Amino acid sequence: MSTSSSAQAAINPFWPSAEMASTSVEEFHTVLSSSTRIMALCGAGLSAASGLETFRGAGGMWRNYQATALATPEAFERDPGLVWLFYSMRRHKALQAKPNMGHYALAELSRKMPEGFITLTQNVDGLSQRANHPRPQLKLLHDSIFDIKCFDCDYREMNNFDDPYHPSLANHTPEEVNDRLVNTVTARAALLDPATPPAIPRSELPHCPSCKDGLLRPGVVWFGESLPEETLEEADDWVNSGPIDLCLVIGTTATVYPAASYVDIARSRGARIVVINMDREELGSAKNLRDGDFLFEGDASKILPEILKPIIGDLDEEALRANEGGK
Ligand code: BJW
Ligand code: ZN
Repeated sequence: MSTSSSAQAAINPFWPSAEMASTSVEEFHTVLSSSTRIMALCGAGLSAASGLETFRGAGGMWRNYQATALATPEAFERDPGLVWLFYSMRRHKALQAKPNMGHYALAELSRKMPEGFITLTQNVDGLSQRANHPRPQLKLLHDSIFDIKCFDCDYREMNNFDDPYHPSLANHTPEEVNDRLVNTVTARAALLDPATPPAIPRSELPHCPSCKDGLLRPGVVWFGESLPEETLEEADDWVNSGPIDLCLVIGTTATVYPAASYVDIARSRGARIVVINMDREELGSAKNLRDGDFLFEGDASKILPEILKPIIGDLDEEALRANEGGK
């Protein structure tokens, strides 16, 4: 057992390269103090401590196949009511949830570094916004679950927090919804079986006020759809406007593209990669950690306030919560 981790990696390509990264908060503080351009890529794990489920990985109730089964335009075309129930449940949970200290820490870092810090988030739950994250420094790669758009035309409505969004989604208990979405072979087969009756008749679902015929849908980015062009441009402008010192990869498996590619892009601009995750096994594009990188294993809501302390100071949780941003 005396073989070093570097030697292990050399002789065994499957040895987690995470072993090469530093786990020292003290060392990180030294690097942080000389960093002037920092980016963060966030995923569902950032909101886990707020009680929201992740998509994959430990503790996630929505497994990979469920993402591909429900977060696609094809699933919506097949059974729009089922997909709406899934998003209706998630809208409800997100509205009930509170931002955690990880969201607040990133928001405070943004205020301390108005030019030098940008957050690219894959999350659609609105919790960073409610933590008063300065909006110009927060890029919503997968848009928002509180936006609504038409499946057929360009109609779009921003920041609709109605819960339920539409009367047709009201008479379903969370248990009924979970029964339909449960992660079982039977549920999957039912979803794919054309004989399965639709969860809610199409005529009862919300229709577009503009084109009248199209169905309204959650304004998030599904698999196979393009990410919001302007958001990508803004993110790319920041990334391309200078070298990057640090790339914080927070609570994401970094497996969904193009979001995951920002880790490689940051690396190519000189960044050290800093992973903050409960689990070191599934790190996607952030898996090839090297000397000089950092790995902080654990809950992002606890780790972020700690590792960012030299810049953000001690956060006053009570005051921050008292000033929670509107929905
Ligand atoms: C904790 C924690 C705690 C837990 N503290 N940590 C290049 C290569 C291969 C494929 C492609 C490619 N380019 C494009 C593709 C196709 C596709 C794709 O990436 N597929 C992959 C599966 C391979 N990408 C797309 O289709 C994208 N569109 C696109 O590229 O358009 C152009 C194009 C079109 C067609 C063809 C080609 C190009 C769109 C992707 C949209 C993804 N949408 C979703 C749903 C959004 C709406 C919704 O919320 O429902 O986005 S899927 C889902 O995955 C969601 C998430 O944002 C995203 C990422 O998940 P995330 O956040 O990483 O969550 P998890 O669960 O995976 O991870 C949680 C992590 O937290 C875990 O690591 C835990 O350990 C950790 N954790 N508790 C810290 N307390
Ligand atoms: Zn329409």
